[in-house]
Amino acid sequence: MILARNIKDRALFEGFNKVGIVGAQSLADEGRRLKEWLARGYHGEMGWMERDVEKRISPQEIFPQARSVVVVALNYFTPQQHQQNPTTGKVSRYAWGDDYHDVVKEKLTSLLSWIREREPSAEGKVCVDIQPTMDKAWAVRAGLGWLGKHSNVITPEHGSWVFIGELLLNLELDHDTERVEDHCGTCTLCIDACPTAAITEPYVVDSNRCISYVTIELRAPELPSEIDLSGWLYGCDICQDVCPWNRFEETTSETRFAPREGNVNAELDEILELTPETYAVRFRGSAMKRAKLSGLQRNARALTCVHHDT
Ligand code: B12
Ligand code: SF4
Ligand code: SF4
Repeated sequence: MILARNIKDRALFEGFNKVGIVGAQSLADEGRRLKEWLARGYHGEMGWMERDVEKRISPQEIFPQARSVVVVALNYFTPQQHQQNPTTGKVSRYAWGDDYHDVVKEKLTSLLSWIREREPSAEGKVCVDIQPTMDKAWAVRAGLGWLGKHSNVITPEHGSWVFIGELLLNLELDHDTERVEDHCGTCTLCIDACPTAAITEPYVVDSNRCISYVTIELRAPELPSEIDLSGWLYGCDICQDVCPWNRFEETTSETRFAPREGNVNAELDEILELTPETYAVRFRGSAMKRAKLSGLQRNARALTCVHHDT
C-alpha cells in the first residue's frame, strides 16, 4: 500500500521544493471569499474566473473521485535583476525561462505515473494554474506557506517565488493538518510599494488596477490610461521584490527556469518589429505567450510613448 510519506518523498525527488497532502474537501471559506471578490468585479474581464466558480471551490467538480490533494511548490528564483532602461520593458520573473505550466505538469505527471506503478487502482488529475482550482488556497491548507498581504503564497524557506500545482488523487491518504502561521505582522511594504494601489486591503488584489492583469490578461486594444506601467512590459514583481521574505532566496535547481536571452528586460524595438512568424519562434515554450503578440506590442507601444513623452 502506498503511503503519504512515500508520495511526498517522490515529489521531492521529482524536484519540487515543498509538498503537503490534504483531504479533497470543498474550500468553503476560501470559496466564500472568491465569490465576494467576483461580486466586487475584481476579476476584471477574466470571465473564465466567474464561469468556473463551483469547480474552483469543489475538487469533485473537476475530478469526481478526488479524495486527497497533493500540493506542491516549485522555486523559480534565479539571481538576475531588472535594469531601469527606457528602451526596454521589464518582464516578470516567472516568465523568464521555459513555461512553468509545462515544467510543473511534467513533474506532476511523472509523480502520478510512479504512484500508478505501485498502486494500479490509483487515478489522478494534474492541475497547475489553468485548471479551475484555487492553487493558493490549497497551498495554504497543505502547510506550504501563508497568504501574504500581496496575496501570493510565501513559503518560509523560499519566499514567494514559487509556482504551485496539485495532483488530485482517488486515494485515501494521511493528511497534513499543520498550517504555516502568517508572518506578515505589521509590515505593509507591498501595499505601500504598489504603484497603482491594486492591493485594496491586506490580502486582496483588484485585478483591474494590477499591472500584471493589464499587461497579461486584459485583451483591450489600448491600456487603461490611469494605469502607470512603471516600466513593466509583461507582468509585475514590485510587491514581491519589496517583501522581506524574498531577501534570502536560493537559486532554483530547475535549469529550465534560467532566463532566456532578452527576457529579463526585453528590447521594446524588437517587440514592436515582431511578425506573427518571428513571434512564434521567439516565444516558443515561453509563458510570455499568454499576452499574445497583439498584447505584447500594445504594452511596448505604451512604454515607448512614456519614453518619448518624457
Ligand atoms: C486570477 C489569477 C491572477 C489575477 C488575480 C490575482 C489574485 N490576487 O488572485 C492576476 C492576473 C492579477 C494575477 C497576477 C499574478 N499572478 Co496569478 N493567478 C491567478 C489564478 C489563475 C487564480 C487566483 C484566484 O483564484 N484569485 C481569486 C482570489 C479570490 O483569490 P485570492 O487572492 O487567493 O483570494 C484570497 C484572499 O483574498 C483571501 N482573503 C481575503 N480577505 C482576507 C483576509 C485575511 C485576514 C486573510 C488571511 C485572507 C483573506 O481569501 C481569498 C480566498 O482564499 C492563479 C492560479 C490558480 N488556478 O489558482 C494564479 C496565481 C495566483 N498567480 C501566480 C502568479 C505568480 C502571479 C503574479 C506574481 C505574476 C506576475 N509576476 O505578474 C501576479 C501577482 C499579482 C498579485 N499581487 O496577486 C501564482 C502565485 C504563486 C504564489 N506563490 O502564490 C499562481 C498561484 C499560479 C501558480 N499556479 O503558480 N494572477
Ligand atoms: S503585481 Fe504590481 S500592480 Fe499588481 S499588486 Fe503587485 S505591485 Fe501592485
Ligand atoms: S511585503 Fe510585508 S506585508 Fe507584504 S507580503 Fe511581504 S511580509 Fe507580508
